[in-house]
Amino acid sequence: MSATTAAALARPARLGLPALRLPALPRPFLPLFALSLLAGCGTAAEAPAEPQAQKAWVRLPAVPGRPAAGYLTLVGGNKDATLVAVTTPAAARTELHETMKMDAPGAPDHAGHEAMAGMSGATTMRPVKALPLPAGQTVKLAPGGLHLMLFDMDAKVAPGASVPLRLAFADGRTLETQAKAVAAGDAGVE
Ligand SMILES: [Cu+2]
Repeated sequence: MSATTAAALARPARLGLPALRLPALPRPFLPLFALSLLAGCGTAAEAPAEPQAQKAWVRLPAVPGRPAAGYLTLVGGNKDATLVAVTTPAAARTELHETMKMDAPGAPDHAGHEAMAGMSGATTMRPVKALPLPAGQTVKLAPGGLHLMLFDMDAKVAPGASVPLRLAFADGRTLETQAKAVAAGDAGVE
């Protein structure tokens, strides 16, 4: 114990000021500390340079042989992009779809297009050939809206497994992400 501390302890009424000053950083370190805080904030607030895929998951079919549905969050980069294809080695064919009301203009005939388990009969799906991902915007593929349909899924993909997805954009850029396989009745990834 230093002589200064001992003196402070001996005078409890004056403890406040010396105690506050002791842990302060030496002055040369303060600017560096402030800079590292600023750098951390900057990267979190700005859009990524490249498009990104996050929180991908695949709901396995309740009945084997039926298509699985895939969902993810797309985050636009610093330029507008257009998603044109999603492929996976875990399915024979993958399509990008949008769920829509049956009476919406342009809604296709429900015949020939399988309704998904649990989906109301008043909705149908149409293929989406190109999905715009504007710079800095977030586009969500979620139940009831945009989704992936994975046809002829590999029967070995079990709940909890990772399903690799490869996203292709109109400018030739590709992006890979891992989707978490979820059982038919289980909650997805939020
Ligand atoms: Cu669909």
